[in-house]
Amino acid sequence: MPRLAIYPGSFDPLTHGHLSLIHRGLKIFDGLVVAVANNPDKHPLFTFQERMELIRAAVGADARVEVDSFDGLLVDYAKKRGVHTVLRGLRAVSDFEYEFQLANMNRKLDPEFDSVFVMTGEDYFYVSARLVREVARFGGDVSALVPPNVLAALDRKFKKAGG
Ligand code: COD
Repeated sequence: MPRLAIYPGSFDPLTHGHLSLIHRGLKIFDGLVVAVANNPDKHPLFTFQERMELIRAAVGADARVEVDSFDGLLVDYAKKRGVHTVLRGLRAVSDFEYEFQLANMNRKLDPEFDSVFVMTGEDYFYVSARLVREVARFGGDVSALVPPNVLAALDRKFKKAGG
């Protein structure tokens, strides 16, 4: 039986931090389902379709990685997929509290559900999608933080917005 995990997130947009986690997750699991949360209440910069496309293009042809989206509860999506393990990243102590709550709430909702945490690579511990959006919005250079296709998409998004 291949060992699969879901790697859920907002990915708004995909960063090198996310990519590093995907590569490291593939050393632990045989395959990953990168699951983009479709939560319109959060008013994301990129639509969930755009975020999925950016991930697909950045990961390239790798049969071990499937890109999907979900709405509603993560545990319900996990049950539907028959995969009860999620991969999450920890950057700093500040991530821990949120991840701790998330993991425990999810396990309360589904006792079979479990979370595996991978520490971020030292090059990316300060990278977050939120900061990337903010720096890019004001014209800062994020080329070292995101793959080239995401950089191009950010450029298009902010030029179109007149920013
Ligand atoms: N290095 C390492 N890991 C990183 C880095 C980095 N530089 N950047 C991000 N990560 C990790 C994050 O720690 C996280 O584990 C993952 O990558 C995704 O990050 P984000 O920011 O793209 O996604 P989040 O954290 O906003 O995703 C939250 C979910 C969408 C998974 C969560 O809100 C959810 O499950 N929503 C569905 C509704 C639900 O079930 N709610 C109840 C939860 S109890």
